[in-house]
Amino acid sequence: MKLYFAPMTCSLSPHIVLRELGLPFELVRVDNQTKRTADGLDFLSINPKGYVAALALDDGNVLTEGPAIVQYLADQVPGNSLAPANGTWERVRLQEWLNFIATEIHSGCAPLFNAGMAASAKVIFREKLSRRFDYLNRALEQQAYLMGRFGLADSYLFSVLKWLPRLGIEISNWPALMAFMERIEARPCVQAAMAAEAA
Ligand SMILES: N[C@@H](CCC(=O)N[C@@H](CS)C(=O)NCC(=O)O)C(=O)O
Repeated sequence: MKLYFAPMTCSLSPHIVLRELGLPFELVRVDNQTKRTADGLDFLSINPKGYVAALALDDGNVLTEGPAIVQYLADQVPGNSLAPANGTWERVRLQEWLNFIATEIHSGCAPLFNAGMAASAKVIFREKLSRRFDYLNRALEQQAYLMGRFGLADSYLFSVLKWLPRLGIEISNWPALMAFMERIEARPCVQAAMAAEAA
């Protein structure tokens, strides 16, 4: 398998998951500006949507969309601790978290990177995000991980919340969220993934 990634973007989530599951994979860096891959391909020929993450399987299929990729990966390792089994109520709960992170947090942060967006519009996005962080903070006051133990949703949430310093959002306003970030960052696989992306 090849994971097409750009450093410290949302592709960090499947990258962490690959390492946590112990699956063999190759990392291929994508330049998000030029849409060229480090091994010399036009990334649009791999993912016509033009964004990471993309997972190229050995049979030639390419899977995109972070929440789909991480669930596919977990399902390659039956009995893993990162995702409840397909068809269970707990799996639907996981999908509920993944969708919340994708649509409310990931998509809520993305506009704040847009240099062309008016400051007044960014205030609206920040206020909405702040309410979502209040919700997450309350959830993480009750338990250390979103699903009770470390899993796919935590990896995704960590990957997008790593952007907050660049967005000028002070995570210490949400103490349980800050403790969550420290807890995830201390994991050896997370350290290894971040080091590999920085290399
Ligand atoms: N819906 C996609 C969004 C992926 C996405 O936003 N990727 C960003 C990095 S976090 C990207 O590569 N952006 C470059 C671009 O859109 O040109 C997913 O959830 O996987």
